[in-house]
Amino acid sequence: MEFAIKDVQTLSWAYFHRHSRWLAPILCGLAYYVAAWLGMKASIMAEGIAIFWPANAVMLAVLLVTDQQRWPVFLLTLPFVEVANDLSNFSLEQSVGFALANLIEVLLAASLLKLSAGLPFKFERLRHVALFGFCALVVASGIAALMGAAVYALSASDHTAYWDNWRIWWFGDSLGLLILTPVVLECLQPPQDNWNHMPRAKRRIEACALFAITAVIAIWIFAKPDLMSEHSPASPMLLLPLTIWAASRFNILGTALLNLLIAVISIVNGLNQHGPFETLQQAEHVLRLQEYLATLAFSSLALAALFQELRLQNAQLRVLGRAIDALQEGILITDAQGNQPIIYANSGFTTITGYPLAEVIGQNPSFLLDNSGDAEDTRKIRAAITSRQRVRSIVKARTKVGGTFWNQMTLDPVRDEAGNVSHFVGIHHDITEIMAAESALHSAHQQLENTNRELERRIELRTHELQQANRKLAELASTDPLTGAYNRRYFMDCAHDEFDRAVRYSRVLAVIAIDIDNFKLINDKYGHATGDNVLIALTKTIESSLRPADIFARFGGEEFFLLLPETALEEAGNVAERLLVAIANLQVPADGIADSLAFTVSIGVAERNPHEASIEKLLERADQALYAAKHAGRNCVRRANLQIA
Ligand code: GH3
Ligand code: MG
Ligand code: MG
Repeated sequence: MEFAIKDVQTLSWAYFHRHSRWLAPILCGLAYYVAAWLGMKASIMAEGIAIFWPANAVMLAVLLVTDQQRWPVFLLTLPFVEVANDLSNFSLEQSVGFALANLIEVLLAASLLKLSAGLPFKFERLRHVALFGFCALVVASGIAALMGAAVYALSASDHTAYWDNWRIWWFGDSLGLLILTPVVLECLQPPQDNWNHMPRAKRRIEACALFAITAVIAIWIFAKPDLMSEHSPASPMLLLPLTIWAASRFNILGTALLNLLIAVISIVNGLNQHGPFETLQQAEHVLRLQEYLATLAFSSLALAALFQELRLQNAQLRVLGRAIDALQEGILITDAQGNQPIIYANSGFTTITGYPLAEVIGQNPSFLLDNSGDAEDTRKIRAAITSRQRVRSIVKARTKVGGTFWNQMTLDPVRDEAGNVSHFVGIHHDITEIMAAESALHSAHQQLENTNRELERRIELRTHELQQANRKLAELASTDPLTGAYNRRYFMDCAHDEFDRAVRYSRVLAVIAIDIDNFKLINDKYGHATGDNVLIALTKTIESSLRPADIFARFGGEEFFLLLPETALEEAGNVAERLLVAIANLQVPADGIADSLAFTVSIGVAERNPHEASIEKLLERADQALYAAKHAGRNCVRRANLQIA
């Protein structure tokens, strides 16, 4: 037998909801009518109250899979169908009263279940079975029974039977709800095949066997055929293992169908006063049968829900277990009590450490720590375990083959429902390669920094050398190598600037031209080197008497010029006189003579004339004055006439 019947699924409630607004309520009303008719057949009490009332179960199951806004459409069918069914046995007032009581029962049960468990309602949780028991079987049926019994009381002469009637109604209705609601509800909902733990063919055979055995035993117990002896061991409790079988091997629908089978067999036989309770009074008989069926059905339903929950949890655990095993990281779970032994290690852990689960189970994980690691880290982990705190650390750990690896580990305490730490979950990550890569990167970085520093040092050195060379070049370009005085080019650059400035601001400017007297004779007589010494001595003497703004230069040979900014002819003439005397007093050592050599110069002085066009003209006039000094017998100063342009 296949409980997850595909044909039922295609005729499912969702199908009717989608395709017909009215077909579903009409079908529901018809089903209610059939169930009510069967309920009437199951009425054996003199008062006509059913010992098993299946009609409400049909309506309740429909409501539990229907959107609440659509409830009125379905509930509307109930009074009409109920009255139509009841009129054959009861008056119109009674029929309307019963219809009202059933309406209230179904509405109350559905509303309470919607509030407590939500819609669509499923029996797959133990909590839901318990809620169903309380809301539908106890509260809703109990309250409806008050009304139902009242209707009897009003129409019957014997008022003392009110509470008896209430109990019979209550038991009959709740038994109907308990046995039939799960069957109808499971048929209306798409089946969840997560209990499919064995092959379908085997499941069918097992289900057929279970139902056949149950039917045979139930008939044996409840029908008591004549072939059985009076002292047979037939007891209703024999059916208990069969319902446990159903609950443990099949889903809610399988269990509910088995309960229905037992209920049908026992009630049909009960109606004929057969069965284990046959010796009792009719009322007592009915009560015992109801109690028996309710206990059997509720316990097996609860058990089926529990198994279903366990199957779901197992399936989830299997998935989680697979996920944990698929991780590259090592997962180690330890018990928080005692020596904190390892209770689980995933395959990631085995891959990292080389230790299979069997070898580490029961051990304290500290054997993994390598003593050459940082003792501070080890202390940190121990302290966190003692204080039940989360800890994250990088430690050096050992592998089975004696190697080591860098273990980035996180240790998390797991708390139980009471908030106490029951376990520790350790996540171990081998970061040896990352550490090596980091270290290589670090040393490469260090090397790069060193190279950069070396390069910078070399560039600095080179720049310094270049600057020095540039300075030297500039110096060479502007000075005379022998005497160190400025050369003609440098003098002319400065002289142009000074001349322009003097013109612009109408400032005075003077130049002095100096030429060594009979220098050729000195060279000839004492040699070229002595001549050079004379040139150097002259330069030193003149440079030592200059002002900062004055510029002195060797123009070539033994000719020199002196530029005197902010200086008039008069003062320049005085400077020239002083230089003449100072030079005449110079003594230069010379080869071939005991005493030092003395020499003289002739000097020409000129001041910038306001009409003068260029520095060259001024220098020319100074040169003419020098020429005049030579003519005047040398060793003297001659001033150029300021008026002559
Ligand atoms: P005067 O009094 O008319 O100026 O006669 P002088 O001999 O000084 O003039 P002259 O122009 O005839 O001679 C200049 C000499 O200077 C000729 C040359 O050999 C010498 N002389 C030029 N440059 C240097 C030098 O760098 N070193 C030395 N030792 N002699 C030089
Ligand atoms: Mg000369
Ligand atoms: Mg000369």
